[in-house]
Amino acid sequence: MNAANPALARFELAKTAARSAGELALDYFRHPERIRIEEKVNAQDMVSQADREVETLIREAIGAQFPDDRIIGEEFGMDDREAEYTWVIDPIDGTSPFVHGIPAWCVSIALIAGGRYVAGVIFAPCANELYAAFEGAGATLNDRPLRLSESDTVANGLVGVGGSHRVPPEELSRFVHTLVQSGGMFIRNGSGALMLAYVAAGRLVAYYEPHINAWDCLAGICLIREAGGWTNDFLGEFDLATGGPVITAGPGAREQLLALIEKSATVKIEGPS
Ligand code: LIP
Repeated sequence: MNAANPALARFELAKTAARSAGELALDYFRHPERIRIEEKVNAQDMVSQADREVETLIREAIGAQFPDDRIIGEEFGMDDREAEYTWVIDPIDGTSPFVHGIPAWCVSIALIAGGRYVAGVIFAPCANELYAAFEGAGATLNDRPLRLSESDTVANGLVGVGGSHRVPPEELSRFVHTLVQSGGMFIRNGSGALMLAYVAAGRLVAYYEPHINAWDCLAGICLIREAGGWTNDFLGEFDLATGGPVITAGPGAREQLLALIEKSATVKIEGPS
């Protein structure tokens, strides 16, 4: 373990834990008959024993090496201890695509400390893609450096949009309407974390979700910032337990994305008369 740099040691663990967790989740994904699905808030908000077992695996890996760290996970909540480092875990982000057999899901692990995004790791097992970022050291995809370009804009790229029962449908519709009316185009795959990783990799020019949870977005925010993109300061603006909007973009799309979000708040959508 890198005793000289405790944050770096945690970053290394995040990568190995994400891979181990991803292999367990992938085994369930390949054997859907083993998955027992339960509803959370409604039939669109699901959880399975796969989510819980994967989060347990990650928590045990962290506890074995860093027993005094604080952990927040989607399935088992947050402990209230005081600690220098906090881990924020989504064991299977994209649970809906996961249970429907769609390979748009990932393991998301973030490390935060004192309002800083120290590390972000997102592993997409179906594509065998490991996105990793460490504060001040850049971001990588399967160890290849990621660097975003000014030339990717809303006009020539895709904007990821997240939506859920937590957001009024008209708010989502107004943004999508405004985006498409401006000449842009949207995509939603059901995994906010994976789409945030795609922004860091330059596959999406931006990602916006009017309400997202901390465990869905903090790893992706770290990745995007380290890849040269822009994000709102989710940690500075929202409580870890309640969440809020996530707004992220590459350097060529930031201004237009912010303008579209502002415009969409006032747009009136006229249906066919
Ligand atoms: C999902 C998020 C996504 C959001 C979905 C859901 P989960 O997380 O990644 O951005 O739109 O409603 O919350 O529940 O699959 O871990």
